[in-house]
Amino acid sequence: GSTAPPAGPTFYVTTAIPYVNGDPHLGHALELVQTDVLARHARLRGRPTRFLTGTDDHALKNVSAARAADREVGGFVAERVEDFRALRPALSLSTDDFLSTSSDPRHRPGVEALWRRCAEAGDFYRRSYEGLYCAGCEQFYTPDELDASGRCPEHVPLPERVVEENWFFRLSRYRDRIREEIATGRVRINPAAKRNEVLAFIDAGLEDFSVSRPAARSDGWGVPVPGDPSQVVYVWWDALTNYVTALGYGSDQADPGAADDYRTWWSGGNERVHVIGKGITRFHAVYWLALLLSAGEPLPTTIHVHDYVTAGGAKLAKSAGTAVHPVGLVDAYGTDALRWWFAREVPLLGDAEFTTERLVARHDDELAHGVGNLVNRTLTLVHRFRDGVVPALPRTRASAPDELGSAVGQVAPAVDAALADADLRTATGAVWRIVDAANRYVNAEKPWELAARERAGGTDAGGRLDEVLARLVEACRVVAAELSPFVPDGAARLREQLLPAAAAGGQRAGDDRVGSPDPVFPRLG
Ligand code: MET
Repeated sequence: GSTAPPAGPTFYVTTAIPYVNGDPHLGHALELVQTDVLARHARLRGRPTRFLTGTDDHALKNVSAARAADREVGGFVAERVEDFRALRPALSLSTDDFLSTSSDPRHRPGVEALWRRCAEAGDFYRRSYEGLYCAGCEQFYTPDELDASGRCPEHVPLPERVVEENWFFRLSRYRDRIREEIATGRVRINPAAKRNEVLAFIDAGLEDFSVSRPAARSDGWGVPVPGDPSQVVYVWWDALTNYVTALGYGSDQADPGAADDYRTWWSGGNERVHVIGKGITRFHAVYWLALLLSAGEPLPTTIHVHDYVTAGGAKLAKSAGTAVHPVGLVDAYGTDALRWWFAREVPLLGDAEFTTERLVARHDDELAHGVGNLVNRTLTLVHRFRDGVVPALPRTRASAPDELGSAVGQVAPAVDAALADADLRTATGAVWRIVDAANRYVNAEKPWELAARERAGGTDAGGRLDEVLARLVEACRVVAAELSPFVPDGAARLREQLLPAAAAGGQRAGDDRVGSPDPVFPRLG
């Protein structure tokens, strides 16, 4: 038998897993959409891709929320997990996998296996500890990390003084290796400003940190520490491991086939990419690397860090009650409009203020007007002058590419480069250049005048019209393909109009027809 050639480096991409104590908000949606764009783009380029998301169920704040609702925690959490799972259809996500840390059978054996590996490395010790614990962050803070009023950078409620005996992890052991991995870029933290913040944090010194909690504090909710059931594994330790437990890490004994995914996606020269918000950089760029180093496992290759979406100037998780539930916005404005706002208005660095006015304006100016008009004009011209049949594109072009030619020719490498940095704005800007250039091209070439000259028997006018129409259709098809990671629903409808035979699953050579124009992005405003 023949062996299939290696399919090239695989691309594994994950979001952070949200706590389920609150409702999904626009910040979660931003991260899911950004990650979905990276996954869809990698698939478009033919790379084997796997996209994971899920929920962080074992947090103490989930326990507190259940207590406040007078509910049993397991049932409460299971119900809340469904609100996050529901984001997949609402946002048109192409997730391959969803892992809930409390209910997914893959998770606990993996947490336990990693714990044992770190224990074997001699990296745990018991110690009593007194510190200021922020329930919102699920972490201890030192006094100098808090502001003048004693608050953490993320939450309004004051951290609580906690005295307890815990298992500690020897983070200090890994400081130099973590620094080296990040400074050399073997673990790439993007953007560079975030990498520099991490390096500064490492240089200030890394202290061992506590990785378990007394089980009594959570009514036993959590993964018991292997060999010490009086403690549960610290929720951050538990949560970070989701990236590998979802690949079957540690499931070998129960299910020998399960670890194959782990070897496929978390190994060697393959890409292992995390997308996270700025507030949890340290957990990913320091603690997660240390855990993996201790266990002797490969590290992630890239960590993309995004800033926050704000509404009324406040971080969304803090602005309780603002009408920014992603499903509500999708119901009102559609998935494409919301995804397009994320792609176009959220900068790589700096918070983005969400308003429905900006969402509508972006959608209407760029999708309804820019892309919609271009495709509509192009299809109308092909129907009017060529009965819907696309003329063949001339094979050779002697002269240097014009504006449209270079916009089309450069789009794929430009999008690839921008998305390597998770820069959705620059990537969509490259697609936008085609739309702009093509609209100018129609205005300059005036196909309706070429058609009139053709009818009047003018030499060359017919050939010229063929070329103009062929190039416009090609430009529209490239736009539809390159937009598909960003606005997959609209891009699929564009494809049905621009390539109806291929969209229906088969195209015969020499028969290149387009469908009828029909507004793909109806105006919202
Ligand atoms: N639950 C955490 C948060 O929402 C993220 C965990 S990612 C492993 O901040």
